[in-house]
Amino acid sequence: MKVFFIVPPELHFIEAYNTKKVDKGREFRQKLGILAVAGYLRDVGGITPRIIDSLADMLSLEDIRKILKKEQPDIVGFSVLTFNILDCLEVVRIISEVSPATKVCFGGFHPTIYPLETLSLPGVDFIVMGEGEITFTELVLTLKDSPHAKNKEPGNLKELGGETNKNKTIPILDLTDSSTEKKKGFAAIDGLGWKDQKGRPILNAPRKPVAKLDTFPMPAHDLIDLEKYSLVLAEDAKVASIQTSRGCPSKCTFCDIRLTRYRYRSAEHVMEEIKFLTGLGIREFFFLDDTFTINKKRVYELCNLLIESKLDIKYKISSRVDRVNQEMLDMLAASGCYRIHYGVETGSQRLLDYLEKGVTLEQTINAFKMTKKAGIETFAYMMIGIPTETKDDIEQTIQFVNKLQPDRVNYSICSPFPKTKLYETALNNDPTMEDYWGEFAKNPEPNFKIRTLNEYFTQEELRNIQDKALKRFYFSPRQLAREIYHTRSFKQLLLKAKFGMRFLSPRFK
Ligand code: B12
Ligand code: SF4
Repeated sequence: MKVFFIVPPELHFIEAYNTKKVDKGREFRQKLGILAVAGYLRDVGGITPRIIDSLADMLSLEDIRKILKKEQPDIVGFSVLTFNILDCLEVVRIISEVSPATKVCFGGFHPTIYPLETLSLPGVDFIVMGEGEITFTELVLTLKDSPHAKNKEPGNLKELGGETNKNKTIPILDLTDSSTEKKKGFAAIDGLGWKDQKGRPILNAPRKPVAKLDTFPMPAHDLIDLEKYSLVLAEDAKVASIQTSRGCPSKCTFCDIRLTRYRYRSAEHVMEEIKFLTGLGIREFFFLDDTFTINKKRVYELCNLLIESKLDIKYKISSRVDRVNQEMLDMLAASGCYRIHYGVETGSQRLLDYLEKGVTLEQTINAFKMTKKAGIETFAYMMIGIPTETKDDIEQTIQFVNKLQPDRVNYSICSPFPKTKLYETALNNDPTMEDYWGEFAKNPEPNFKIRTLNEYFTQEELRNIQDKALKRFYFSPRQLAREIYHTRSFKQLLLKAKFGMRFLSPRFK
């Protein structure tokens, strides 16, 4: 079986909460969702996929066309966000032209929230809802066993228990589970959406999220060239992303992770991955967890292991201001944590409550003080244009940032995301409001523009305020001096300069 994962070239850019100036083509991050699914497919399914990352490899659609025409893969998987679906569909069109027998599978956030709409799009054969490791592997193995499979030999079979799979507790593929006994083929795969012989879309039962994340093998970091990935705000040239937990018990109304079951990997399991990556020359890590510090005991265990290991790595995390204390912050600093990203959101307590953030301004001030005391940099994520937010509220937010004095800040525009409580509430409260995200999911088209739901400012006005606030922060003498002082390499200097020039240029449409 020839299994490909493709990250499409970035052609359509849906400007979301970040300004396009800051975001477009800014940096190349590994797609950890793909690496996680690829790792499981290889270590449990015995099939080594190929990952083609058009961004890191600087490939155009024409390059992709040539590769697909030559390689004729059996199946291509895409990691689809609402924000990159148009780019994914460009590649799907090419597949149908030059490799029509290739099956297409969409996994990731977008098909999870809009399964039927995504499966109904032309050229999409399968969708995977939720965690993709087991579902996608079952799908590939089912395709391999089907009478029409072109190539039944696995790409590179590694036996269970072999070199890359020392963990004997890996969840076994579920095809013979008694609950699915009577179902066969695609119908037996929980979490899968597929089409029957008449092309009708069918959504199977959802797959339960795996409770023990330690049972998953490591993401396939070694299937990509880590040298090709860059991050503007990283300290080191080579950075890898790691996820140590999934889900978040908090209930911020603007977020689609809210109230999802929190599961975490043990400190030992995370250490294994860090050791593996340091073996590949990585010294800096981005922990992608939504709130890294939810389980305090585990944080202490991991910090201790890192300190004992003397690996001398650097890493950054994201957390909530109510989930840290001085002792923990000191431990984090001692083990290599150099920056914490906090979702501060706003300088107005009224709006914090409106967003159901569950924290006070006082807690934020304390958390910033404690973090600085521990010697860790702070990154404040702010939001403007929240429904009901007035000019005075925005001013309060900017003043609050002045008071906090974070090392970095991002002002994003509050643009309710699909299926969030913020969006659904707006829809329910206003019978005249069109479900524009739902329409986009059914018919993704390039002219789509996200919307803001603030009654006092237009989106253009908010974008201008956003630009000005960012410029004011990053071009202040204090910040410029800081940036120069903290630049570690020529590559980083170039990235920062390119990034900085964008702020100075007028908004491009
Ligand atoms: C790291 C990250 C980024 C990185 C990398 C993005 C990427 N494409 O991987 C960067 C910084 C570039 C980024 C940018 C943006 N991001 Co972002 N990002 C994240 C974050 C924090 C972690 C994602 C991750 O790697 N998780 C770890 C992996 C293991 O989990 P996973 O990706 O969910 O993958 C699992 C399943 O989804 C599935 N799966 C994933 N891919 C595939 C593929 C196949 C074939 C299969 C079968 C299964 C499968 O299986 C995986 C393993 O179980 C998430 C929040 C979150 N908690 O998920 C937001 C998130 C994905 N981002 C989001 C958003 C909105 C954005 C931006 C629009 C923000 C902006 N700039 O305004 C941009 C869009 C960029 C773009 N055009 O693609 C939203 C997406 C909402 C949506 N409806 O699409 C999320 C969910 C955050 C949120 N709560 O709002 N992001
Ligand atoms: S914004 Fe952060 S803290 Fe709030 S629900 Fe989402 S992931 Fe959790």
